[in-house]
Amino acid sequence: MKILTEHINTPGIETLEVYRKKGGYTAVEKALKKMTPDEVVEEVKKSGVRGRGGAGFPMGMKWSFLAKPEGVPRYLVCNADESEPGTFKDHYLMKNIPHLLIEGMIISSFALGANKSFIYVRGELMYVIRILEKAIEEAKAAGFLGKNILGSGFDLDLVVHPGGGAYICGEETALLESLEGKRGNPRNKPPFPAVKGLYQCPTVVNNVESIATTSWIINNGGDAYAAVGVGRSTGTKLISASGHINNPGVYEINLGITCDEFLNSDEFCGGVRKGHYLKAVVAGGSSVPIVPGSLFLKTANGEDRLMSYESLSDGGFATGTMLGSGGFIAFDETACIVRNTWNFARFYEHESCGQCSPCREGTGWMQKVLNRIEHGKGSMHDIDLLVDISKKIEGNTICPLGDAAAWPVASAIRHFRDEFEWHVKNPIAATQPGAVYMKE
Ligand code: L3W
Ligand code: SF4
Repeated sequence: MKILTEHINTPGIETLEVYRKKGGYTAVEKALKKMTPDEVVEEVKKSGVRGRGGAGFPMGMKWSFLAKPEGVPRYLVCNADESEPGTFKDHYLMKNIPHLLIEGMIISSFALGANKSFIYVRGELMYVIRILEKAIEEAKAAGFLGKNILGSGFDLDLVVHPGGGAYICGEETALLESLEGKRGNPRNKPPFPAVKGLYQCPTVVNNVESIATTSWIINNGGDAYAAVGVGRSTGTKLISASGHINNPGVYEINLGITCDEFLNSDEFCGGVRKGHYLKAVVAGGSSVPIVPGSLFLKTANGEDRLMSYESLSDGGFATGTMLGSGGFIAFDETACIVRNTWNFARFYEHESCGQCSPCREGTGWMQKVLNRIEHGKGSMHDIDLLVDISKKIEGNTICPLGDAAAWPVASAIRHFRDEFEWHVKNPIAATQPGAVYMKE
């Protein structure tokens, strides 16, 4: 099924004219003229669509948590701060088919009773911000935004806001702080944004891909969406695929296809590059555990693993991986796991906001220890020290960045301990240019 990308390669689809020729904005007309906000919420609930930013929280449930105190404004904020290493699917949607997001914003704002909504776009993507602003102007001129949209009595002002230039601004509460003009420091939860969000008012924060699904759901019905996919992983998912594969790119998959099909079929990744084999996989962006290729393809029981929230995380975070934001990175045998783990650790040290000690101190500490191991100065004790630090970070921080920094380190050691030990025991060999541990 191509729910989001069916028309993405149509020339001119970024314009209102071509987007409408392909059926664009019919879902807005249906929702605003023929449905009540509660009916829209009901369809999204029926669809079972889960948040596509990484956590997979059911979108309809999040919408139904929105507090509705009398006389207090509500907001919808689209999280378009996509910065997760390995993840570039929201960027792909926004730059190619901006009206799909804008149409989804109108439908979702109507459902939630929000009259002012925001798209918070990663600040480095200025050209995407311009594409969105142009599309918003077109939608406004055609009467899809502004006052009394299509005579329905519903008003919507849609604002595009450039992000603050930090990974942490993609964490929903840091994003809200940043949108308020402050430093992007995450807030403690609860209260969740659904109760106290932007300017302390009830707010829904949804990812670009999640919001973009709503047009199709309204046109075709929540049941039709739920019929695609597997179990509680309904619908389709965009996967950004990179690394040592033949066809890197963004793919829309039906949730529930096998990991083998995703990796090896020509429709998607086209297999690992010729003459090499799959060593390891990060299935959902740098924040999720890294696992050996064999564990990505088959479960511990020898069954085919599926591209779904449940199948990818079986066995818990330390052994399984996660679908996360769909940032799939493949590593063949030429990749050094120690160097890659150090690289991710440098990223998290740099991006930690520094509010909580386990994350502020732990990310820097792990980076330093990994640096020593990678550069031939580590000891066996260092390997256990890394596991110990990661355990002390996990679950002890204000926001998920702490876990995101801990999991890749813990999983790399759990699955590739022999490679860490080889670096310690063979400091001269391990530090030669291009040296990689090869299992005998
Ligand atoms: C109301 C309740 N709302 C939960 C809401 C909550 C949030 C959503 C999920 O982290 C993950 C992280 C990254 N009443 C609620 C409630 N909610 N209980 O549901 O919440 P949560 O805490 O499970 O996750 P999160 O804080 O949204 C996101 C992982 O995603 N990740 C990150 C990717 C980053 C990008 C990017 O750069 N754009 O995608 C990748 O795997 O590690 O675990 O809205 O408010 N009782
Ligand atoms: Fe900041 Fe890290 Fe604490 Fe998140 S976990 S609030 S990034 S210090």
